[in-house]
Amino acid sequence: MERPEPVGAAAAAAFQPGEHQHIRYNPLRDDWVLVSAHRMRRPWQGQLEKPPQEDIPRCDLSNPLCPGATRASGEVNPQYESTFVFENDFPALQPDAPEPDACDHPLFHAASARGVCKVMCFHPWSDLTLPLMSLAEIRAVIDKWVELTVELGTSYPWVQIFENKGAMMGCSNPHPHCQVWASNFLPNEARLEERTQRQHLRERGLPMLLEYAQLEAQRQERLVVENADWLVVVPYWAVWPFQTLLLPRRHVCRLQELSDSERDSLACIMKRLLTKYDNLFEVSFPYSMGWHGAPTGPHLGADCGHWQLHAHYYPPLLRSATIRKFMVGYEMLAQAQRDLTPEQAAERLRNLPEVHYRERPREAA
Ligand code: H2U
Ligand code: ZN
Repeated sequence: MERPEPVGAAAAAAFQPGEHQHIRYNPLRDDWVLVSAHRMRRPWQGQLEKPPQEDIPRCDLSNPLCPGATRASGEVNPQYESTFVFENDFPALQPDAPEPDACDHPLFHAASARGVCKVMCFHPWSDLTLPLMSLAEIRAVIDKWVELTVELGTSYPWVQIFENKGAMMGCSNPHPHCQVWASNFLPNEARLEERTQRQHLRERGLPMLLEYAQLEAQRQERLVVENADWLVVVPYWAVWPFQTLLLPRRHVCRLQELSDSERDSLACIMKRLLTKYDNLFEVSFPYSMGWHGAPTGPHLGADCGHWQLHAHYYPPLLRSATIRKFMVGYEMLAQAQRDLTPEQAAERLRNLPEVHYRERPREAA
């Protein structure tokens, strides 16, 4: 890690992270984030988003993810009662793409991209989201994630499970679902985390995110929720205002290593986290989330001691249901910047109730 040189005179006042701007290192991505908490006080006259839609019909045959609906391919979905997986009708990766021509110059370098893209519905009802589902229903989602990781991971080196929740994150259908893209190459984020975690284990003798989880469990200030097997923190280096990292307490390389009881406790912690997210602005909280674990396919036999399974949650909202954070300007040209500190974000999430605002008993009039 190259430490940027401080420029200018040292500040006279004692440093307070909630008051004084500073940069923080992200060891997983080997980059830095600028934290400028005092900027939360600035007025907002920019774009306001449409609040997330709340009145979604439970079953609408014009929604291609519903049981009995006809998809773009002309296929009719079965009357599924739990999870339902189908091949994406508009896949970004296909198994049989031809090899690009050999590169004739390093500045014009292409390589083969093959894979499969699947869509997985979490539940037959369009008006549900994970935090409103029962623990048994969330557990069924986790079991299907494991199954798909095993199935696609037998041949593909990377199986990316991700959920885009809410129109703000590009989710195209109001129905609880995620996508699974398996590829014959390691995508950029995977390559980066492969390198940084390998280096951390070599230098410190412990998997990076195992050491990190142990430290965060002791320090507490960035904890959002925890149970016997899992913890959720707003990472020290978070970029998005309410970004979180879901980590197992023990060393786990891949989803399929989770025991029966760890899958149950995962369902439980996901429900608690996502309920808090929805309660923050009392809307169905948008985010993109995804799982990262040790590479699969040809890597299955290799040592994965440096890898620690984890899920990232990246929500776009900043101050309210209608004010989002934009990653533009300085972020695109220089580096990511955040306003409230990760500690402030964690405290707000930690203090929110764990009963969903839509399931709260109404107060007597
Ligand atoms: P998103 O909401 O994250 O966009 O996921 C929905 C996916 O469902 C999207 O990738 C696919 C889209 O290609 N889809 C089908 O495969 N068939 C359809 O009939 C509609 C949507
Ligand atoms: Zn990751």
